[in-house]
Amino acid sequence: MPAKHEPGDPAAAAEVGAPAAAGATAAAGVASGAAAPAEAGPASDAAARVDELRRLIERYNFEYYVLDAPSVPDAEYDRLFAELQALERDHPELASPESPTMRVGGAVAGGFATVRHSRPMLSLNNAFDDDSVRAFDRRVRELLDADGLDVRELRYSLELKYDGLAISLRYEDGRLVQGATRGDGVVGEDVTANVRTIRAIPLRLKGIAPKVLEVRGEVLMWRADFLALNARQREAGEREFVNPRNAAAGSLRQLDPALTARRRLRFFAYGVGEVVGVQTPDSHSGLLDWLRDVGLPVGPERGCAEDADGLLAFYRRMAQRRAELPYDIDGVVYKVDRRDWHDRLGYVSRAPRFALAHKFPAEEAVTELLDIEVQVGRTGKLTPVARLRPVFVGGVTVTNATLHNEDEIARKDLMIGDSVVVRRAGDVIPEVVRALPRDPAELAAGTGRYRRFTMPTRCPACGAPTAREEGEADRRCVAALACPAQRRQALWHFAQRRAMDIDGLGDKLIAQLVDTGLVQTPADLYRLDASTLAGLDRMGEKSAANLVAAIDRSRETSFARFLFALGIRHVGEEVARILADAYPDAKALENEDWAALAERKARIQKENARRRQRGEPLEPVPLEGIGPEI
Ligand code: 5U1
Repeated sequence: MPAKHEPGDPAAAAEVGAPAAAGATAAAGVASGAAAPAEAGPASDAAARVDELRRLIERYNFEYYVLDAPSVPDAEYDRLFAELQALERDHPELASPESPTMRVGGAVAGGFATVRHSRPMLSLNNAFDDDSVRAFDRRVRELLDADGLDVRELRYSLELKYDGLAISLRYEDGRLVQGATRGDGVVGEDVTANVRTIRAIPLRLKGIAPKVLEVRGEVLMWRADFLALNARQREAGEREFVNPRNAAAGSLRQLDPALTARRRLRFFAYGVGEVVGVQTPDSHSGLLDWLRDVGLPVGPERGCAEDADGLLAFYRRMAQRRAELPYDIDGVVYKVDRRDWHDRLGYVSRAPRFALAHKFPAEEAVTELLDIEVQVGRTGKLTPVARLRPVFVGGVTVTNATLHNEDEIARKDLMIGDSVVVRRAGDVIPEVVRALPRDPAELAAGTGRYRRFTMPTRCPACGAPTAREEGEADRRCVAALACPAQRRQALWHFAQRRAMDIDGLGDKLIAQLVDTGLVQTPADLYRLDASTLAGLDRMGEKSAANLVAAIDRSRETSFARFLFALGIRHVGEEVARILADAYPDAKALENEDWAALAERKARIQKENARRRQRGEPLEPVPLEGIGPEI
């Protein structure tokens, strides 16, 4: 599938202050000549336009997520979305919980409720080799034959096994009323508010409104979105996710749906649970087509086969294509295509005999944990990094892997000198999975082959004390900008293109400026002159003058960039933008009464949760997207 930009985020759009959104709408409307301003015309015009906009946005979501064929540019989608928001704000009587603007609702108080699935969510039997696949095909034929069925009609429907999180969506009278995690297959968690934020999931079925339709499938995060999310987490000094599956699961289980909305989750349907009041197709392949037709995304990589050779050919083809898919898969799934044969074949525990997951071998290898080094990050966070004997895994040579923090090392019971299993998790970040059993003789003899690691109580870069705050997983150097490692990275962060955009201020130069003591804080950059700079290594007069000019140019920047550049913990680009939208300058920000604001925000969020249940329009939440900690 081609990489594309996703149309603007509803949560992000909702974060824009009300007057700005209305302004953007009017301006865009004039520019394209298409949109009537929100305030113009009688109420019936507004109602018609709201209806039209909702249909258009739903159609564009369907084209984008289900057909994978967007017909309008992202900017047009965003313009229509903003216009709909403005109209709904000006005409509260037109509010509807099914509006695409109402995907983000109030936070879930006190955790998720449990949901009993009306039909159990099944699991799949796994196969790891060709013989097991041939045995599966043989067993299916024998059982069908014993049941007096004509095995010559046997066909298999073939799909990918998505590496995400299984969920069940319940539609009643065509409307999405519940989203639940799989849980133990019988009882899951009610994640409806979060599921509603996933734009790939329709709030209403297309063209049908059966009494009940339960759709089963997988929520996943695409690799590109996972990498972008981790970059944002890193920037904000927050914990990174290990792989796209963990990121998807963590995002779906957020107590604040506004956070889920920003995580760009996807969904692929692969089956149904309870169905009342609608005839579904007889074959599984037909069912998938039908699900797509009623508005649900289904995986585009599908196939069919008549025998074990056909199953294995699909497996091999997909194993080759795996790396080029935009999302992670961990195998393929074979299902008997005729659905009336499913029950005839029966179930063993909670796994059906009509289906089989053929898993790809884990991309794992064994190597030696040579050492654990500690890196000091921009915010002082100490990250233990595994130095590994180079090993080829999943197509690359891995020499180091992050161990995240001391708890992770303890949980995995790792010692330097261990033989460890390394995996390229989600094809993205190398991960140390576990240690192999240690040699008892070496352990008993105390040969020094194995060494325990402890996090340093002094910063490896500056010698200042390190501290781990209550409730935090990370240990940090307390010296802030007095620590040269933090200072170097803070300066790099400050100067980078997305922040103050100081051209020519790279790693090496920053290291010189810090090591010579010329620059201690970003403010010192603005006191540098060309003759001082020209005295540094590899610095001619011309480059020194260019750098001074670049530093000078950076004075003209936006407040959002400046805030982001300061590198305040938890203030990444997004938070900086929200703050800069809400406050004209640093003085206004400093003068805010944060305790009072947090209280007001909590009150409005509670009120909005009530309004959402009643289907009423929501009150704008101040600093939406910024939680109490920030
Ligand atoms: N593609 C796909 N994944 N998956 C997972 N199909 C599929 N079917 C499943 C599961 C657990 O269960 C069916 C038997 C409904």
